[in-house]
Amino acid sequence: MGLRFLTSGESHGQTLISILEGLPANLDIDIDFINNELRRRQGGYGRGGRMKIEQDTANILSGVRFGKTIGSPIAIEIKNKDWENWQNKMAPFGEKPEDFKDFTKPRPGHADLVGGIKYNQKDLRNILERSSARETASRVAVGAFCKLLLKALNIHIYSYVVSVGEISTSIIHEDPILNAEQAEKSVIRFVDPSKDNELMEYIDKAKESGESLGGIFEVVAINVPPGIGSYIQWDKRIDGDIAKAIMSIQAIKGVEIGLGFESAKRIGSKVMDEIGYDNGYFRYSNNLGGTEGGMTNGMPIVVRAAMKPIPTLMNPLRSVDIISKDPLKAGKERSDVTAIAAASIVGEAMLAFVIAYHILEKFSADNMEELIIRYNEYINYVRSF
Ligand code: EPS
Repeated sequence: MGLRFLTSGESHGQTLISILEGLPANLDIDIDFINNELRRRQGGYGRGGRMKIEQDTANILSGVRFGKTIGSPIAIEIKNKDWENWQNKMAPFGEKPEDFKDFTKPRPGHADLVGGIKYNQKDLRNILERSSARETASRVAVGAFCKLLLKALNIHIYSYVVSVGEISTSIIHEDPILNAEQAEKSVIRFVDPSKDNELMEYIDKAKESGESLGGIFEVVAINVPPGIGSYIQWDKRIDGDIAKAIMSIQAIKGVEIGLGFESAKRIGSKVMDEIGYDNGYFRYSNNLGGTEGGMTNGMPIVVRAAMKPIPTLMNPLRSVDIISKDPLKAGKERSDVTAIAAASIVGEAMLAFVIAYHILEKFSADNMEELIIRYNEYINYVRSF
């Protein structure tokens, strides 16, 4: 079994727990880097009140000793500060407080109704607590470990937001590092920070009218060698795993690699990336976003994801009370107007996990020394091919 992780935790429960298994021993772990990744996820204009309560930090419970992995499963805890306000409402035992009403008005677009039917829960809080994107804090912590592994191999991951609702930009550079640098200057990780004022006004307006907004982010991995993933079986294709990992992020409804849907409109010669050789193979373009035949091809891996607007609306849509069956307006919960900036950081984490998974699948190493020897040997082999 290769690299894998599990998460647990409710949005207003005590704590979020993740277990990451399969990282090689002797990987240097920089806790400040991990906590900075968690901080990056908390940002972005348009977030709700919750992010003012939380200051997510990772408490490493196992698998790391004196700053290095030891090969055993890594347990990561991120405490919910908001738990203080929810202790009696989310208690594992005892009785529900009498004045705390069940959540019975499912929000269209959220997991509420279907989850209630599936798990036979008449208090839909039992659904929304886990389906909440609060869970993505765990993914970012796990992704930070994966990023540290990739950094040791000189593989880096960047992201930036390319549209919020209807607002997009024509200023997207070829160089993902430049785009990411620009995004870090923006209040919403937008690739063109000169649009910040326009975006803030747009988000404020959506908030005033009880609306929410989605958007599109791009996540890019550079220096991934060719030949990671495989065409020989459907479930070995790295592009399939990338699509699954990104689509699994809450509220994501579309994933593209490279030109994606645009490639379907073009003639063949305007899509394929021509091959050149200059002390090694290179491509004249990267329309296919760094994958061919379910394998990486050495070009940057470029993934785009479309996030739908947050389903919790302060001006709610029609719904039905699941007890009385009366038509009414959906329930409201504290929420974000848009979480596209946060989603881009979660996208980095998920891409980091998938690439780390496939690299460990190919090089199968128990410790970093072994991994680096095998990896460098492969890089030299690729150069000589
Ligand atoms: C989130 C925490 C949540 C929400 C958001 C993501 O906190 P709360 O529910 O207490 O406001 O802000 O989750 C949702 C948008 C959702 O629909 O559940 C976080 O940590 O990112």
